[in-house]
Amino acid sequence: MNADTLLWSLLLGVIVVAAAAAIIIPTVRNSSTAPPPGAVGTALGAALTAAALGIAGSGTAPASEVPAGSGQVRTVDVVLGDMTVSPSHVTVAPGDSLVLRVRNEDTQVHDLVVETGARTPRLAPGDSATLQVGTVTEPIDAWCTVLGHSAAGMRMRIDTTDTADSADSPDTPAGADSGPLAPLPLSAEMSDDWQPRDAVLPPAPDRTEHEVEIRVTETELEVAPGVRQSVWTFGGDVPGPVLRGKVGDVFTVTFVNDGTMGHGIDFHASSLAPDEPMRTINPGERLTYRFRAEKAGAWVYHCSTSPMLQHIGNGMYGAVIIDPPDLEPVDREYLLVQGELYLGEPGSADQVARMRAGEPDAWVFNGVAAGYAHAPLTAEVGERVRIWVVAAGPTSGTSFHIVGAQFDTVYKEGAYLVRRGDAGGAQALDLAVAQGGFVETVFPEAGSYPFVDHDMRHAENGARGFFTITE
Ligand SMILES: [Cu+2]
Repeated sequence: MNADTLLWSLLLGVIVVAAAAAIIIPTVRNSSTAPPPGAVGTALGAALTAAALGIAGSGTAPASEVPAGSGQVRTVDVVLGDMTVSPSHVTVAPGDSLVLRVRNEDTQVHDLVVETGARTPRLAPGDSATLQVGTVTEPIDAWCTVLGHSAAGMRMRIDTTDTADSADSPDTPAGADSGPLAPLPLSAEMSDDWQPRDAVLPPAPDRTEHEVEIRVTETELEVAPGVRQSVWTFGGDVPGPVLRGKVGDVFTVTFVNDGTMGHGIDFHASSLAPDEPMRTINPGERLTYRFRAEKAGAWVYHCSTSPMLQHIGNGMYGAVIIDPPDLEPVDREYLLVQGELYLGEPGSADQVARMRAGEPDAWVFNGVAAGYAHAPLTAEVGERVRIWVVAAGPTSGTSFHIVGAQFDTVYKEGAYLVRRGDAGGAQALDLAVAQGGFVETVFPEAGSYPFVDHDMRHAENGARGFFTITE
């Protein structure tokens, strides 16, 4: 179809380079023989979870001066934390033998591997292991091999005293200088076996107790025309399953990890202490997450496991719709969850570098770039249509707009900004990351109405679709 051509003619815009988010990664350098306690490298993402706080390194090491080339054994305590290896930088005299006493003080599994091949086993929270690095004659890198952790900052640099001053930063992941990929072929056809995600939002079930099972799977999906991508999912799709109910309803979610790494879940629709229900569970484990929906709104849920930038950026998000008590009936309801697409191997340094820079390869509604340009949503002239929108990020919100339509009702983050009958109308629903709401409109005549995130960087790179309106 020629829908894209129409959109492009309607949307005059310039290609704008996405803004880069500055991330300051403190680098600890130490040329003495004893790294200081708590020499923490990066703690990216730690601020998002209370469970991640307070994990400072407690490493200690012999403080004796060791002459170069003495062949002495040097022992250093190393703490694995929330995307940190502490100390992140160790310096030894050339010819010394290094032993690392590694302890995992985080809430998820980690390990430490040295490029010479020596490695700890996978360490459960609280576990320790002794790593015999052997004689160090030249700089060596070490890192956690759990997917994505190295790129998120779990790296250590072992220098010798004669190289320490000229060594590169140990916290710069390989490939971090890679720029954005070429634009995706969004006007090409989706594969023959592609099925669009049904954007129709069914009404809340007529009950007050909801039992839901959500299983984590790591799978592969078509995320743009002819483009398949490995994704981490709630329930095998991006976004995850939609939950809908009314204020006061109780949701009992059985959360099962069928993946290959730790995952967790965080329902913004819940109001509770996160410690237990939002904890990371390992592959094969399950937990029960029970909450009462105290407030109406369009709520995000997402993976609660660090680094969340990667878990959300690789597809682990979804929506919970809790109807306002006075929600009026409409003819059709749709739900669009906006997210971002980062191509490449999940957790790779290249992919993570683009996540950190806020430079997605595309923006998506319900998991697919320009998906509803290939499978438009539908309504009839004169029908009242309600579109729920949730901005899942992980780095950008949305300015939801329908070309040719005006909103006579806007509900954002628990409050009506505009209601039908008002003299005023609205042109866009602006949502920051992790906000939600809905708009309502009555399409005035038959036609093809593009809907977009009116940030043209996002619209031109996938955050777009169509309403096909018929008599
Ligand atoms: Cu996860």
